[in-house]
Amino acid sequence: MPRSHNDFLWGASSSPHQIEGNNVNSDWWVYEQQMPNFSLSGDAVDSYHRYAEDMRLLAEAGLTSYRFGIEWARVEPLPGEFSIAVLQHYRRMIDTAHDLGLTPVVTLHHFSSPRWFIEEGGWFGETAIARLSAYVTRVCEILHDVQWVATINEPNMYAFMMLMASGITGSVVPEFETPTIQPENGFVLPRPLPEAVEVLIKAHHAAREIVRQNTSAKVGWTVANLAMYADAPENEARFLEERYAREDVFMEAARGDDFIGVQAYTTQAVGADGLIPHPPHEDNTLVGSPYRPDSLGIAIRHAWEVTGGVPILVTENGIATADDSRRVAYIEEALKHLFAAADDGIDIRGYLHWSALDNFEWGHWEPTFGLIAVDRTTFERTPKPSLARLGEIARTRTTTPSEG
Ligand code: IFM
Repeated sequence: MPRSHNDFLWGASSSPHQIEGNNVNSDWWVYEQQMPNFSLSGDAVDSYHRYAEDMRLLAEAGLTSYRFGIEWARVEPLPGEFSIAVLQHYRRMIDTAHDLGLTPVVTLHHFSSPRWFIEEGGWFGETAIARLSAYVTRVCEILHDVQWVATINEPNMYAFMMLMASGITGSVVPEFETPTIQPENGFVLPRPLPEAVEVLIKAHHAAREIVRQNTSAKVGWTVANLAMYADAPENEARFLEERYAREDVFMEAARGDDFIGVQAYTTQAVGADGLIPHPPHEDNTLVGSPYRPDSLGIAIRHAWEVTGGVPILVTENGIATADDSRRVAYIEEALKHLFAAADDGIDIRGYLHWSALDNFEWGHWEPTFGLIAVDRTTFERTPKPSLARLGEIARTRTTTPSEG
């Protein structure tokens, strides 16, 4: 039961491109400028310079862990040219986390890649695995005392971004069908291409091996869990097919991992023709998804089953809302489902909320997921009541509010 585990991680998550700012050598810096209706990341929330303040706010609130990523495009801005200064920067982040009593959970790849990597052919190019391996090998030099390393974030979502990237840069990509995109009714992501699934699994296993050889960290990857369900009994087979192609295949690839990162926000109905776009509803979040904190319990149980009992670290769970009282309610409800799963014997090692800060939501600034608000002209940080509440839960290990 996590409430009795002193080393259960209570934390918040982030990713480099979404918070650091001026990630000019990354592919995303290019896409933002080319995608219609996308906002720019620009300075983001300047966490590249203000990470110590961000971590201090989390620690002062009572959290014990911080998940952050290392940005490949900064570490290797040109092929084979590694920046020692940037590696030292990330090493200082690890030291700062330790000094503040925060266990760092380090992600090696969170959606953004060096621009040159994509131009060279990207994930469908011949050098993909060798390039990733060279980067991971260099990063391991600074990970000697890190206990938790995630290789690739949400490969099942990233598989779609890979297609977007190839379209924009004109690099070679296999033909793909998008039978489940229904723009007239809303938007659902296409199924990952088999070629994308294959290369991402290969990349994860290669990175896992390098991390194991060079560090003593637990290593895994973080998979988006959609908590899918059939909208009617006759659509059960279609639901199972979609769930396999969109998430189970990635979870099966985690069977030899030290942990699996579970990331859950909402649920997803599947009908006879595939995923059903979320209908508008007054309770929907700022990204148009239903308010479903129970998705966390569904996700944990499903990941546990498919991986055959790989320990679980909740690496993301949260809600895009401008009303922080909804975030508090969401966290409390989601954690009740986490505690119930733990009470049933599932090995859960921590809960990291998405996100530490309001940040760049991949082309958009409006969906605010943060426990901390940021003024994007002064970069002043303002912790929200939800941060204090999560800190209180971390200290008391219960969602029952303390008296007084
Ligand atoms: O912001 C993203 C994050 O980068 C990956 N998981 C989902 C989050 C919210 O959409």
